[in-house]
Amino acid sequence: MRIELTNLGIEEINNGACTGSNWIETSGDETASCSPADGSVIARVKNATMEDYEHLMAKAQQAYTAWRIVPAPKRGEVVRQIGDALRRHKEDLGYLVSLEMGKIYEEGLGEVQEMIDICEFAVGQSRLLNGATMHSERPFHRMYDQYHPLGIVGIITSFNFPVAVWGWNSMLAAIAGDVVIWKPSSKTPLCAIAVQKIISETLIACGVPEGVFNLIIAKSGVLGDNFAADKRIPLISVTGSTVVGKRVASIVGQRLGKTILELGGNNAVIISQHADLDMTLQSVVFGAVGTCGQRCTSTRRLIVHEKVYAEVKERLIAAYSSITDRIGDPLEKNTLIGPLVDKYAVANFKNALVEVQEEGGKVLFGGQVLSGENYTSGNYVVPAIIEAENHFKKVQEETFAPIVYMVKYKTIEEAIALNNAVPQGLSSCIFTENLVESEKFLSETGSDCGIANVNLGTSGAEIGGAFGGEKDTGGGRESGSDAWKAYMRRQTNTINFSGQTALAQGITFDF
Ligand code: UN1
Repeated sequence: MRIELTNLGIEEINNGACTGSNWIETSGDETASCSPADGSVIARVKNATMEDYEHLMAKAQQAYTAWRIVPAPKRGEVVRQIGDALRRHKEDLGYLVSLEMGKIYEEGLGEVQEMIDICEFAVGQSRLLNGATMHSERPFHRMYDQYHPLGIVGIITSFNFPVAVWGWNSMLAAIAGDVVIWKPSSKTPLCAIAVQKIISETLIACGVPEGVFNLIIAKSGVLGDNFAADKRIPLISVTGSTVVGKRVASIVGQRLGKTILELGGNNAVIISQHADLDMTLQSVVFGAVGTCGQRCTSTRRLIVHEKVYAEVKERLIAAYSSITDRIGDPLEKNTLIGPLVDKYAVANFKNALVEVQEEGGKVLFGGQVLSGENYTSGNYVVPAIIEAENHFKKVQEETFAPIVYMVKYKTIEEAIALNNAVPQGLSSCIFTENLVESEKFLSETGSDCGIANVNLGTSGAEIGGAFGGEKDTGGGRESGSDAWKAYMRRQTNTINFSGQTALAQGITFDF
């Protein structure tokens, strides 16, 4: 399929910074964005310079003073209209996501749907920025807490969800009264430019001041550590690898700024002897090979009960064999597995397979890099199934590629221990029809992950829940539930209407 990129306002050469609807004539180096599918140049971007950043920052600071006093439900109305604009451009944007990132079109559409969904969520939330009221220990005193906007929120996003993660963060930030500066992945700048162009009409129509929704595309040499160090940004939200997250967090931590970290996962599926294997296999295959294994929620480990291990292994190999001919152009209707994002991702895939075999891992299926006329970019791989042990160094790491490791277990306690015996703690699940097992998995002695599911896979979370995880995943929560609180500052207020001074804790201090 083909959709004209001019529908999205993408030109051959694009400016790399915008304050809402005004584009800054950026003058940095040009970056070419290439299709992972065939390596061709899609379009180019002129990177922003430090001067461009300062210009944008001044706009953001100014805009904040106006935006924070717009009533929250009115900010929600802007978000509602952004959702409508995204609806109108769902196919165009889904297409560009697929073209620039390499996920299949169906998943590109799903990603835009996540943005639409979070808009709806945020609209409702804009009328629910509620604090609690507390009973004071002193007579005729009233206590409550309230939530105020924070200021400027820096949003660093990753290539694998090049538009949705901005949506989760910026829509909540917007209703909270914050303004955002978005620094997208250098692998997917065009998706960011397209989003900015989609929303700009709405921003103009709603009279949103320039500086509320900012985008900056810059090399990390220009805007890297200094972005994290910038005291004018009270909150930085990072989605990316644990390595990047640790670096940003340590810099932001130095200045006691706030972070929301949504970092790597090493997500396991426990397959019990009491599992419905048909359903399990369906979910496992999507979780492991969907998005070519490039979701932070992708299934990386299968912890399988010894009684069903042989059957799961055989059926999984059969399922993988049946979809090998469906690896290809992500914009072809029949394709289920697109390319990896670039040659570095392919190198990581290959290295992981070599290294895990050196440790004793056994390749049960796949692992090849495809070549030939349909695979000219060199980014296409056959998803791999590896028999391994959980403690192997490679199994302990997140390789952002379609590799799934199989390990065996005997008892549910052992399975849970294996699930938890990795540095990361994002997503996890158990397939079982046994209530006791599922409750154990969800209990305080169960999965230590931010997401724990029963009878559904590790990936594909809905926006209504809080999204994120523990340990090396960073501890942040984005998207639904009460994640909005991270974008606001809480203030506790006590009002004395007793006409007398009364100290807490019964202290007397007469003079
Ligand atoms: C990510 O991979 O960074 O749960 C986000 C999911 C998606 C989001 C993934 N809703 O798989």
